[in-house]
Amino acid sequence: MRAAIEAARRARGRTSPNPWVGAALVRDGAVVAVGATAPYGGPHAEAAALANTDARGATLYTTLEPCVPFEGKRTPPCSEAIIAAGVARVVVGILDPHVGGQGAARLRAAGVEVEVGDGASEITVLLRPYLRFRASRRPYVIAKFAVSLDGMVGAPQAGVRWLTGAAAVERVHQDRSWVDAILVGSGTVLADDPALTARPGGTAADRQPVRVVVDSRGRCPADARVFGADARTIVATAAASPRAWKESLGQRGVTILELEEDATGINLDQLLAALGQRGVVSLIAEGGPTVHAALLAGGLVDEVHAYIAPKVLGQGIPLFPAGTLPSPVEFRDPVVEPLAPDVLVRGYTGTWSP
Ligand code: AOF
Ligand code: ZN
Repeated sequence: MRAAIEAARRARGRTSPNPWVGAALVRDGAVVAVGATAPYGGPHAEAAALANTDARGATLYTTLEPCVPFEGKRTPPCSEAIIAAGVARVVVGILDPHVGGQGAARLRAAGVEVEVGDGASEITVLLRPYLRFRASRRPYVIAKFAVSLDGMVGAPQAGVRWLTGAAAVERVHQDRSWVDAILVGSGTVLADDPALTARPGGTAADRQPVRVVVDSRGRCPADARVFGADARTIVATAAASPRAWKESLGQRGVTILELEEDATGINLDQLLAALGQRGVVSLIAEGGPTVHAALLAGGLVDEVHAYIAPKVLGQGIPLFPAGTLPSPVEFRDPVVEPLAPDVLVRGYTGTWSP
């Protein structure tokens, strides 16, 4: 199962809207083949592990329950492939909510021994975004921000625009390189003109997450870097924003989504539903304060990544000015990662749990 989990981890970010699954075929106590889910429309993990290998009498470890036929399916069902290959035993990590135990039942009915639950807690953490997406058709949302010890996101007047060091920046690029989307508000584009691409190790990743800019009034200039050709971009705006602005973004290849407005700007719940429909399973919201407050207040955040820099600014832009959050948010299962000189505190909000 360890080999299967590692294979699944390597496929993370490349399979949406499908889950990232790993499988390992074991004979006489040795791993003889490993497979992982291919990008959407391609073979599943089990099929990849079984290809070109004699699997008769062997044990197949798979992180997720093997699939069964359903309408609109793109690949042959794995449960049938496992039966046809003569696999004697299947060890499943967790059940697939989309399959609902039918895969395990189909295998058992064909005389295959099935065990469920090996590595379940680790696999549940790894597949959390997929499980969230399956349960709600919404992306799993990670709210990421960097703050000083006095809770400021920056102090432009004092020349402090950037808080964290190289290790924290690299950690962010690692996360960007597996999520399906990065979300920011127009304030962040205006203040920082970020490219919002995934550059782990300093080089652009071959697969880039889609960039999503929330700009209800059409404030971002059409020549902003986020609208460049390095990755796809979606702008969420109101029907009333200037037509000429929308046209000039359209000419740069930007997709425009016209959504309803609410008290804080674009209705983010509606935006997440629209992104879920486009197969966005996971998303990092990178700010700024307006977006974070609206997402948290709306109960739309699943996980928080707080990067804390060892600095006191004594002035500047507060992350959450008094009154922006209706109630306190406490992290569940918090984990502290030292990223010297900074610290990452991450945890779940408890809005949803698998
Ligand atoms: C598996 N192994 O590696 C994955 C599974 O349209 P299809 O044929 O690609 O099927 C998609 C569904 O298969 C998807 O919704 C999910 O329930 C399951 N994903 N199943 O046995 C895999 N990725
Ligand atoms: Zn399958």
